[in-house]
Amino acid sequence: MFKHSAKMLLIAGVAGVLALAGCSKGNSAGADASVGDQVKHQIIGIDPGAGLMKQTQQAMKDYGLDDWKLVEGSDAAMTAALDKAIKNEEPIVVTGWTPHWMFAKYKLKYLEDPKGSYGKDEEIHTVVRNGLKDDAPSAYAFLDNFNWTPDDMAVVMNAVVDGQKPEEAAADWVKNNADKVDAWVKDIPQESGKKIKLAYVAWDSEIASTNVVKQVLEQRLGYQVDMMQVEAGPMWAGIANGSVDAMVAAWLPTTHKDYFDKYQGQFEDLGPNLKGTKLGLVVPEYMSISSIEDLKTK
Ligand code: PBE
Repeated sequence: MFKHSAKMLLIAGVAGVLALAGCSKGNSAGADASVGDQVKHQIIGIDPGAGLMKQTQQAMKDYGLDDWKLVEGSDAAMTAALDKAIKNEEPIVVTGWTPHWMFAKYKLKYLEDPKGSYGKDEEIHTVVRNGLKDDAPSAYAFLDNFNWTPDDMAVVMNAVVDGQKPEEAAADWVKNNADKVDAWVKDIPQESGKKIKLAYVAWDSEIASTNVVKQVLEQRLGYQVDMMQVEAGPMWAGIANGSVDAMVAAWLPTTHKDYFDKYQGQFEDLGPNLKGTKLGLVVPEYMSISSIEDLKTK
């Protein structure tokens, strides 16, 4: 009976692909090809240091996707590939996460992950170097208070993808959310030009959060902020060796577990600054598959 309904689904899926193929260009693999053949057995990934890449390699093992390839790139390269595929109504499988503007801009869905390769809900944490509390107590106090919601972050991310400079989008958010910002800096003394270094990776979510933190440190607390764009490994290493003061880009407990464990004791975890994240494999809604398992079987 399960087999029967699976077959019906398959037929419905093939019919869907056939219907799509009628109006789409360049589906060279053919409408009756497997999902794997249609996307050349490629999952479009991001920067190799991202925890998401490691989790995807794990998922490929868990689901037996032996003949699939995880393509390295960046957040920007992945979203460019996604944009192109969607414009041509072609199939594509990408590594994705929430919060990300791509879910507002395109009709997308996460593939179900019944084996739990991508872990459960986690949080984005603020992590600072040891000693920051003594060296820059006002920045430390604000960083400890900093927390916002996926909706807050979306405002900044969406403005940036619509063409605003990250720094300006963050400044606008700070101006328009004075209540929240006031609460973060309440009773914290101002500095005058004290220097502080923030590290971040060029993930759209972290470009948004790091720019907001920079704006608050500069406008409200009198700091002079140096924002350093690096890969995930050097970001954690920089905090651990003290060459970087802080970051708001630690995805825990799962995604950055390796970094967290490697540098245990060499940093201070100030806890979550955003809750409600998700990671996984993402496809356009018009694709008929619904689970990572379908990548092997359909
Ligand atoms: N991400 C976005 C990161 C954390 C933030 C999910 C791409 C990662 O995989 O490490």
